[in-house]
Amino acid sequence: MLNQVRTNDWEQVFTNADFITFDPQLDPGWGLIQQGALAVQSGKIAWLGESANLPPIESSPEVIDLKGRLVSPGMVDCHTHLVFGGNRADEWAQRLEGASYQEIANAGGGILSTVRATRAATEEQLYQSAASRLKTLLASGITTVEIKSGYGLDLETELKMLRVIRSLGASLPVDVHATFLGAHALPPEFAERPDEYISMVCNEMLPAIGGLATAVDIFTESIAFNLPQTERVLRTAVDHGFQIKIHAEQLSHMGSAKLAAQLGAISADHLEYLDLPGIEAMAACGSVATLLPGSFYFLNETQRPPVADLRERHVPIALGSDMNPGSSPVMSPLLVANMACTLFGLTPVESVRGVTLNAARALRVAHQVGSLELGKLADLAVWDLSVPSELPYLIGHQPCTAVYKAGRRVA
Ligand code: DI6
Ligand code: FE
Repeated sequence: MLNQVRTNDWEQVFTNADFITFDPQLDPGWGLIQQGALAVQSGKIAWLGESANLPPIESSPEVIDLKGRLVSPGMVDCHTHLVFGGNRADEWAQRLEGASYQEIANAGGGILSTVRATRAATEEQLYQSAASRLKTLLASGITTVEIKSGYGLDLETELKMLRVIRSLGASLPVDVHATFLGAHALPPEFAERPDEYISMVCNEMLPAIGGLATAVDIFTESIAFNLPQTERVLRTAVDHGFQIKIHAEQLSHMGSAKLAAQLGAISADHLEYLDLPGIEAMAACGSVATLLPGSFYFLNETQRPPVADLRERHVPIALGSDMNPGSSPVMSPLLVANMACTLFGLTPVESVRGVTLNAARALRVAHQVGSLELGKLADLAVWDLSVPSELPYLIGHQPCTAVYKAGRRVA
């Protein structure tokens, strides 16, 4: 690949593997390098190509023989709510007996039941339960994850959640991106007074969370916040220097994706009811479309997101787990990819790009992770599979045999 390669600072060399790179310069699909090798220097990819072209190595790096396995970029989960107290298995049982997600929410259950449990939990309890879930994600190939607050809905508990999210990133070998979701639901103290709650989010919470979150999110929906409230929160967030994103068009069409895109949202997420003006605004403003097939599946939804129109207008499609106790208790990127194929009609390559490169784009970290290219972090997932399309194909199998973060083995 390069003519003049300095090999004497290489720390690791991975050999004897097929690499899914998603390098668009190789091809517009998987960017597959067969019988390849990858060298790491200072945690970053210093060389990547066919083993036959590997230059003579002057130093003695650690050589890792991957025995013919498949390697993908470390996976990225760009939308999770994995810090929470309690669980909602009972509510799921109620739904199976006929109650809808909205009915349960309107009766004070749903998100608000997790709010009660999260307020009651200690910081340590929240940390322990979330760390266990995050380790599951790590073992399934994830090396970068976004985690939202939003089950506190008061300043004290939102800060508690954000500190837990920070501790997870500091203690586990995963890049953690924290998002503030104070406008997730209307807390009971503010019943019938949503505008007052939004004022508190804007005037008291947003100024207090600097340093603990990089992005601000809002749930714009009939059971949550309306368009003017959304505009207030997102504009205030931008004024405070946060990236913005949105839960948009999940259960009904609100025009929220268009609004968020015009305000500069890095992504709009869910999007089952997205319309053409929304897609055009997202295309024009560079917002990523993050689809969440886990919640579509678990809520038994029927309205599919407009994948063909997103494709046609070149809006990048990312996939997230939406891991949360109510609508998506899903902790597997491969299952998310599989559901995106079977439920939404993504192709296998689109689905795996959705949980790697495009998820990195949704977090605005694609210059560092999400594909295997020179200069990016050597975040790798190793799979006991023979061809790339097997990744989203096998259901319930755990083919991830090793995970490397910046060249170091972490799972
Ligand atoms: N949409 C979702 O899918 C999650 N939050 C949101 O705004 C659901 C959160 C929950 O039900 O606990
Ligand atoms: Fe969500």
